[in-house]
Amino acid sequence: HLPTLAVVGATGAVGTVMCDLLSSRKNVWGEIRLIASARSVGKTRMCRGEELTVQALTPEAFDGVDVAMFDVPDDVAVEWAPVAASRGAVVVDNSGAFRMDRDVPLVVPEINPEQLRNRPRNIIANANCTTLAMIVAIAPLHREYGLRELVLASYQAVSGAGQLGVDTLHDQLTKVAGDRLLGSRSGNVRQAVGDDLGPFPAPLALNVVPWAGSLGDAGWSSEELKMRNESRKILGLPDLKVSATCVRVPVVTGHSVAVHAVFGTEVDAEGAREVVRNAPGVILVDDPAAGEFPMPIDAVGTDPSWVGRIRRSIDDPRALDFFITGDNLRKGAALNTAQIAELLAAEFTAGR
Ligand code: 11C
Repeated sequence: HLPTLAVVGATGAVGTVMCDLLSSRKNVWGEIRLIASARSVGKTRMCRGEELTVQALTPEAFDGVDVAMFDVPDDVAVEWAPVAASRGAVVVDNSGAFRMDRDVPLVVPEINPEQLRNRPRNIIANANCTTLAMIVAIAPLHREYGLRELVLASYQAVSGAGQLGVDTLHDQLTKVAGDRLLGSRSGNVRQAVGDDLGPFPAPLALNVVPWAGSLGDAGWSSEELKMRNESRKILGLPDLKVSATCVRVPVVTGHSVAVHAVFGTEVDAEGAREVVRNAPGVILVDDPAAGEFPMPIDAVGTDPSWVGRIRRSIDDPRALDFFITGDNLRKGAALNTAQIAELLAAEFTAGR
C-alpha cells in the first residue's frame, strides 16, 4: 500500500499551501491525515479533490503514519515531533527547533539529498524560508567557483510571519489608502495605522522594518543568525563568513535577498548566468533592458527561485552581486517539505 502522510498545522499559512501542493504534485500518498490545534479541529479542507476533516493533535493521531510533516511553532514542534517519531513516523519539521541539531539533517533536495539517510532521531529539518529562497541559487555557484563569503540583505514578505502577518498588512493598507499626505510628515503613518501592529514591531504599510524574528546575541536578529547557521550547514561549509541584514517589506508573499558573494576564484557574470540556467530549482530572469528582474509579484505561486541582476563586482573580480526572489510559502516552506517527504515516500514504496 502507499505510505500514509500526516500534515500537522494543516490550517496555517504553510499548511494551506501544502494542501494545494498535495493536490497538484504526483500522488505518492495513500491516506492523508490533516492534524491541527484544538481551535481548528472539525474544520474541513480540500486535499487531492477529497474533503478532509481536521483531527486533533494527539499521540494516537500518528499511529500508522509513515511520514509526518510539521508546520507549527517551535514550541509545538519540540513537544510533538518526538511523539510522532516514537510512534514510527519519519518527521519533516519546518520549525526552527531542530535545524542545528547534529542528529537532524537539514535537507534541500537539490543540494544535499544524501543527508536524508543520516537521521538517528527520525526527524529531518526544513530550512528557514529566507535561507531556502537563496540557497538553491548559491549552491551551484559555490560548486563552480568555491564560496568564501556571503553579505546578504533580505526583503521579507509578511506571510513569513503567518496568516496574522498577512491580515495585519491588509488591515494597515486599508487604513492608509487614499491619504496622499501620509508618509510625507513623520508620525502620520503610525497614527493612521494605530496600535495594532500584529506580529511586527512597527507599521509595515508605506514602510520597511529592519527586523525579523527575536533578539539574539550582540544585536543580531534570530532570522539573521538562521541565515548564517543554516547556510553553513546546508552547504557543508562550517567556516563560511556570512553577514545578513533581514528586513520586512510590505509584500504579501515572496522573500527576496540581495546577495554579495565572494568566491575563491575569479568569476564572470555570463558564466554565472550559465550556472544558474542549468541549476535545478532556479530560473534566470535577468534582462534589465527589458525590465525583467526577479520580483515577488511574479515569483509568488511558482516553484523555483528567480535569480537576476547578476553582475561581477566592480572592485573584486572574485565577487558576484545578484538578486533572488522565491515564494516563501512554497520553496521556502511547503514545497521543500513536500520534496523531502516524496523522497521518503519513495523509500517506503521501494522497501515494500
Ligand atoms: C519570516 N523566515 O519570514 C521567517 C519565518 O525559522 O521558520 C520562518 C521562521 C522559521 O518571518
